[in-house]
Amino acid sequence: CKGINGLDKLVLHDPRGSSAEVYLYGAHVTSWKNDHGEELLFVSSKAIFKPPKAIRGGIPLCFPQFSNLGPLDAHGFARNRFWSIDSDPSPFPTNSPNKVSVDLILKPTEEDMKTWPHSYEFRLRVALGPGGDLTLISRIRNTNTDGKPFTFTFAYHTYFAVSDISEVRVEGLETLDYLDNLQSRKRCTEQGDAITFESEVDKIYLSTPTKIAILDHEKKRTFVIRKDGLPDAVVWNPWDKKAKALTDFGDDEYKHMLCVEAAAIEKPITLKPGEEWRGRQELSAVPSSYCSGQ
Ligand code: TA6
Repeated sequence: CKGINGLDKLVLHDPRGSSAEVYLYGAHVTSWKNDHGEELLFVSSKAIFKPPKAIRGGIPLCFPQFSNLGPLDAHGFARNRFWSIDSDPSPFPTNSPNKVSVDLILKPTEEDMKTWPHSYEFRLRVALGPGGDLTLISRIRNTNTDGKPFTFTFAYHTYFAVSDISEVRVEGLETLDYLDNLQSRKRCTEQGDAITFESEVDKIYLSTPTKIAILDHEKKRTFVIRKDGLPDAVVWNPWDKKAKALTDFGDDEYKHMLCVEAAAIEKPITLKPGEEWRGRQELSAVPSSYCSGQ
């Protein structure tokens, strides 16, 4: 159906009440609701649903370049291209037959090849499970016919909705090394405690566990991120000053969002022609009491 500004979007509904929305523009997940109809992702009230600007919030896909770590525009171009519905998603693995899902595909146009001179097929599956969990599986295949490999970095730049950033903590990244974007990507080591927020944070945690949790004390909700093929994790909150500098982001909205992004950044992925990479992110939102002690 039609979304904001007439852009095409697909809506997934699970019979128990959870739902997800995906725009073809960017293959961008803009909504994920639990079976009580509560929105779990943050999308800015100032988000501009107009190409070429990427949508501020939800789950932008960063490909083939995370941030400005290369010659392309920040976060690459997958997030501001028009994707198609994949009519032949067949050998896609699915670990639960009960999931409702949609498959999208991105292939480069001739114009795109001028920006990044490689041929690829990027398939994305967005699946909603019976418990309301949201799984994104990306498959990227090198379809170059000139024998050339290509290299990329990647992130699911997920914006979680939180009640109050000062009341949130992240577990699973303690004691890890990270690159601090606020200190020219200096390599540092996280101290022992769970991560809490009292100022701008922009860190790339390296070689993280496959499970990370975001505990929202006020909402009594825990987001659990499970990932595969994505060794790194970015944690970002722009805080007040950076928020004001972003034209498509409300001045106070930083209080109600946190990006935790399953990513492959430190060791870029290289694919030879015919080779395929797979990166999976599974999100669930559970009452906090379920998770205590885990
Ligand atoms: O993932 C963190 C980050 O790379 C930050 O450095 C910050 O700039 C943010 O993403 C937003 O990027 P965007 O291009 O969407 O404004």
